[in-house]
Amino acid sequence: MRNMTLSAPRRAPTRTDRLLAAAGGLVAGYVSLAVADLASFWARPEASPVTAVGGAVVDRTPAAVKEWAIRQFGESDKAVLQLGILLVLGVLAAAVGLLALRRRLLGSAAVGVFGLLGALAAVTRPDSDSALDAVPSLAGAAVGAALLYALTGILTRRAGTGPAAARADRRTFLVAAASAGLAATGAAAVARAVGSPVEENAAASRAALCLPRPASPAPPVPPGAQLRVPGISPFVTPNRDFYRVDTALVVPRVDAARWRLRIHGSGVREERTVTLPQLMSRRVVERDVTLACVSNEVGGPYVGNARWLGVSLADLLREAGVRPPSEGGPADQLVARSVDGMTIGTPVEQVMDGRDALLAFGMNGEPLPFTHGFPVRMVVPGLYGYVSACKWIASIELTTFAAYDAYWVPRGWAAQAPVKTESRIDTPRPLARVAPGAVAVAGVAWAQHRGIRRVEVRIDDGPWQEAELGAEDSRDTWRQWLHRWPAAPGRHTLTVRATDGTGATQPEERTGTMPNGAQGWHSVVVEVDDA
Ligand SMILES: Nc1nc2c(c(=O)[nH]1)N[C@H]1C(S)=C(S)[C@@H](COP(=O)(O)O)O[C@H]1N2
Ligand SMILES: [Mo]
Repeated sequence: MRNMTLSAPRRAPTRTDRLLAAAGGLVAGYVSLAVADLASFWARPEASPVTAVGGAVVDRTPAAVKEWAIRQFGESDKAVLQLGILLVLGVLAAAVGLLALRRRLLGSAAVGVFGLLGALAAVTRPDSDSALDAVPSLAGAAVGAALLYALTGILTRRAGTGPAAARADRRTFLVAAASAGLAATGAAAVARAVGSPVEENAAASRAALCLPRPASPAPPVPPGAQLRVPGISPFVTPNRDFYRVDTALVVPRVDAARWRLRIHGSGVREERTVTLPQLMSRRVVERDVTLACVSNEVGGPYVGNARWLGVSLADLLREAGVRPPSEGGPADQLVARSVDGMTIGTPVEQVMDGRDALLAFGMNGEPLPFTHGFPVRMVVPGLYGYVSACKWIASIELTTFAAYDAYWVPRGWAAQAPVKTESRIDTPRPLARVAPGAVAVAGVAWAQHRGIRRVEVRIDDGPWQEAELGAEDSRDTWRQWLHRWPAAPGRHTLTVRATDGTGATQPEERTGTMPNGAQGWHSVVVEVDDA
């Protein structure tokens, strides 16, 4: 009201104005993110605001919600999270646009606040080691705030000069908003086409990597390990089909030439740092090991078997002066830290008890894929991945379980978690319709480091019948099994259970994945057609 005497009267915003203002907010938000993305793309993709905020959300998500998300969305959980963040940001951006229509400066200030939050998330990520990680968010917010200010200026500058002027302003607004949006999209497209120097160095270092020959090769997989049954999980899981479970919203792309592994902590005679060539010049061993995730439900997909190439972790530790607790060593926990800040705690005793605990750089004949930990990861037979299989490993610290909780422990998961004996029916699929007569019921069973001694199958409430076992490759790998079932018409429940190398049989009772792995018999219901 006070202004009216000083300047021409301002029209009250119409519905169209509000719609345009909200659209202006969306465009400003979009351009902010595009600018931030561009800025991070050159330096560190992990510092982009959506990734940083997403990471902060992941770390703060209660375990029960995370479990639910993994169950609902499986391996697309990350895409769903990012989509969720974008949706929330979209709503906020539209609201900020509306705010700017009434108070231009306040609207821009709100964009600035989001920028600050993004910057804060970026510099407080565990993998951030530089305040420069704030730059992408701040740069994006600065551009977005200025753009919002300019756009709403066009909408609000007219003052009672009639509908023709209002129409002209709206046209100018639309042209300006569309140009800004297109320019940002174009710049992003050009950047992607040119490629990120960070990613290119990493990709080049992987392409140039020549895997050494193992001094201790894995024995050939016995021919009988792979049963000829359509629908069974192949004995060796190809890399492209290997499950992936991690918290990384952006797959870390480490340049192998710059990679270092630091070994330090209690009981280490003198701290050591090794490079990849140093690691590869050690005695190279090759082993088949089945990896399993603690989040795998009974019958679930998060298990795979690969041929790993690497070096003995125990040997490296011994050289550094480390002794296991049973020999009086002070450290009972080895904490592996990854380049993205994950921490994974593994019992020193198991790593050094003679099993093939590896620092691996090869997977099924090629350098580790980026998604599986390039350039180096840990693999320890018999322990779930979250307590053993650190990908993109950067350091190893010797400490104690009493002194330090690794990432998943405060989130409700057990500090120590040997793999439980499990078996899974791969074929027939749940609710499959099959013809009566001979039906191959088959799948895999695993009890890493104890081995699988027996698998039994039960049809409905009938007696347990011993299944045919595929040849054992090693006790660290899963085993295929097959039961030839003379299927009679009707609906039937097939159930499987395994007995491990110690003679222990899988218990019937189902337990959930939390806190140390699901257990129970896997069942599948199938429909057998009438003859
Ligand atoms: N850096 C890092 N390493 C990690 C994880 C992770 O989130 N970050 N997840 C662990 C978990 S829970 C599992 S089950 C295995 C999975 O390895 P994969 O993705 O190669 O199958 O990696 C482990 N190593
Ligand atoms: Mo896992």
